[in-house]
Amino acid sequence: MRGIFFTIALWALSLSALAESGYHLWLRYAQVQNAAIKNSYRLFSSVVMKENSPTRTIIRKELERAFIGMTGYKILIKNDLAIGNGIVIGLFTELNLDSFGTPEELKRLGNEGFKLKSVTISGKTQLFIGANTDIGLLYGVFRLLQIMSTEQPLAKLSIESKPRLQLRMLNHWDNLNRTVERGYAGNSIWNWHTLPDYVDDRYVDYARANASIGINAVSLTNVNANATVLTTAYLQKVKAMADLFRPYGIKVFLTARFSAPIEIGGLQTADPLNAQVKDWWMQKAAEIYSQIPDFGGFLVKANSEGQPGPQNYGRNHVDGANMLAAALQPHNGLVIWRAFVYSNETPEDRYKQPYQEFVPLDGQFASNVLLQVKNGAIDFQPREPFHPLFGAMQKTPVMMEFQLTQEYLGFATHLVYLAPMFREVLDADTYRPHKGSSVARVIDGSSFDYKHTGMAGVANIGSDLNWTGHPFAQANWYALGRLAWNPDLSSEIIADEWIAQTLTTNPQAKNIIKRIMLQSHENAVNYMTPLGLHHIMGYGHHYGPAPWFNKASREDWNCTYFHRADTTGIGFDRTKNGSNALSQYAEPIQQKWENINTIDDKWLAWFHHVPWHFTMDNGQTFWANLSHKYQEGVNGVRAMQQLWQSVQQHVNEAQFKQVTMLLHVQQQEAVWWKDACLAYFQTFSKLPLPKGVEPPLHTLQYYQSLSFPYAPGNGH
Ligand code: GCW
Repeated sequence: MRGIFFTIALWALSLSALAESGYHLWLRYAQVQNAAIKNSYRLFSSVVMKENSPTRTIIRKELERAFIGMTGYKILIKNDLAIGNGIVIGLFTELNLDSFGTPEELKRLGNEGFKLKSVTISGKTQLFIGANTDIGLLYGVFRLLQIMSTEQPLAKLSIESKPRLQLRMLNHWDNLNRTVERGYAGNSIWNWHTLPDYVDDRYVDYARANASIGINAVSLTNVNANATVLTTAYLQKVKAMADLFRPYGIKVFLTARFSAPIEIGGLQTADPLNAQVKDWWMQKAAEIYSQIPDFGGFLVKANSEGQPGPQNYGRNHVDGANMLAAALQPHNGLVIWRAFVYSNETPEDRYKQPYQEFVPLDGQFASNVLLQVKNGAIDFQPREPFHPLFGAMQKTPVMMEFQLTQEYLGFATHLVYLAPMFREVLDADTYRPHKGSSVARVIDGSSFDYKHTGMAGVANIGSDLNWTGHPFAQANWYALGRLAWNPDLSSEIIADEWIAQTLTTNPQAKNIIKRIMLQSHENAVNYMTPLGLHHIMGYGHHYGPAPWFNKASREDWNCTYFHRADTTGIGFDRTKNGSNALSQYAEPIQQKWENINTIDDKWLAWFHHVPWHFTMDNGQTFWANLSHKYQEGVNGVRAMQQLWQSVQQHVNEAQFKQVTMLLHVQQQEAVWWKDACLAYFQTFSKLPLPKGVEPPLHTLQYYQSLSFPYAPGNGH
């Protein structure tokens, strides 16, 4: 007896340890705190649903788990409610509820939309969840659970929702040996060695998390691709995952290494116009679809940073993409071709190269090709102007690539909530084809009537117990899903939802945590790369500041290439007098940014070589402003530390402690950034630090001597 008790106690202990670890993400289903609300949920613990598909089994299990967690009540699945209270779940055709809408209206909700509607008749409330498909129902149920975990009443719900973007995607940069390129949260969660026969339970929790925020596509492997994943043995492993993900509405994509026909096909060439090469891809696609009938398609990085591609054979991106598109087309597969291309053999500003390569090809891509464009033209910098390709490709669907993993934003050590940064890009007006054409309008297809639409996030997920390393990094995964569903959602709303589901529903604590999150990105930009500085981080691993670095084999990998500091000033002149990258933007952006007096401060050093003595709006010099910005960044982190201390009693102990320690490291690293950058830039400006800016703790030589051979995320 004691033995059993002991075992149960241990089990309970380990369960709560898991709960405290952050493993359950925003699906924590913590007890509802508001007693009246909790009591009202009791009315809804009877559920009517025919369980006739794997997706519906998932729905039942999720409801059971959530109700027990949030209310303590076990739900009862019934055949019909007669006149009682409860939840009724079914396809519109099953529910046959007139008040849901006309058949045309319901049809417009598509394959993934849903409706939630509470109806009260003779004092009994029934909550209907309807959709055109089971996946729509799953999304509807997850929305219900999100509403419940934010402790809102259910009696008067009337919600209708459908995703604005078709592909809502995670791109994993996971290697087959389980390292993760730019991964800071442990190893890859994909255990290729034990697949296909051993299917880790963690894949289920991964799928639940994704489905709960509407993510419906995942690319499993690094874009710096390994052809091995396309071999028959590995395709069996991919199939096991695809089978598991299918009832959650998630399609699997793979990265296709362009030279695969040589590496695993035994051919002499991978020339996209060669008949044998074409045939090899045709056969490969047929093989994949025989195993995975709903396979999503290929994500391709070609002719970029040493990856093979059509240009190795004197062909262009269209030749390469369309050859793969032809192989996938009979199976309804897609090619997602990345626009992150640049070459150092081309003596051209790296900023300009993607636009130069792709705009002339607009209109030539096959109808199942999408172009995946990073939010900015250089590379996921802490803050970057929107990529000029958004709005410039009118005939080729362009999808967004954001980076969730914080390669340039403090790895998984810094608290940086990315939704405000994503919003800044999505809200940017491209002025193409006319004023009011934001990046969001371009990618949701409304500007140019794209046939395919999408948003991808480079995943920040790894084998760490809490998935993302920093507990707050989970919010970035969450934000990606929510913004891909609705690219107009505000950062505040997304933060509210995430905090309530993940950390606490206490109103004061929620507000404080939201303040921390909303200021975190601006803080990071300030202590790393204020006023338009970019790419001044450590070489290769990108950890910490190294603005002095100038030893790379390629000019465009040197920090000095990007900031160009000299005795006159700092910044990359991309105006007409310089590289003229600005010419790639529409008017009036060009004009506004061309003029050093009218460009927004945040973009200054992106486009101008700004004199140290340049007088800014506040009457102070650029140097003084730069110095103050660095200090503001540091002060901002200190403020976040204080705010965090004030929520201690409202968040769980383990996570409170983790975040406290991480903020401490972040504070130190923010000081390091400020000190190293100002000490270095001061050797050019030759100006004193203004009052209020703390002097560097060490000499410049000290910062330059630091080396980090084992900084994470850099191995292959
Ligand atoms: O940001 C850079 C990274 C590379 C990455 C590349 C890309 C996958 O430093 O690690 O390679 O971008 O997006 O292709």
